[in-house]
Amino acid sequence: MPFGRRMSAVLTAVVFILVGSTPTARAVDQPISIAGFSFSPAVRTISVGDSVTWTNSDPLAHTVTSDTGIWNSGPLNQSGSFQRTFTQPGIFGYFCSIHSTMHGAILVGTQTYLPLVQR
Ligand SMILES: [Cu+2]
Repeated sequence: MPFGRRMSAVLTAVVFILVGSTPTARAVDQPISIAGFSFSPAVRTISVGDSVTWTNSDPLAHTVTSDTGIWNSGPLNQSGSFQRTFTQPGIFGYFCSIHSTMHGAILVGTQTYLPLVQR
């Protein structure tokens, strides 16, 4: 193999390895169950860009309602689910608008952002 072509093949392999090994943050869907009148886990830490899917296992309706009003699932019947993607860092508190004792929070990003509350 001519030197030039061999170098080209080596460089191609190196580039391929570099690209292939680059740590890329992939968006993940994080499940939260609604069961026994509680969100589980009640506090969930995710990365920016991840989504959360709440699924209601109780035989009666619950909602997933933002503390600050930026989303509201509406009533979720048994087996109903609601998904939201979080594109900004911060603390996102939520509750069930039917049962006032049910609360949860999504912490998006690193602890650097803990003081932020998104509205
Ligand atoms: Cu509820």
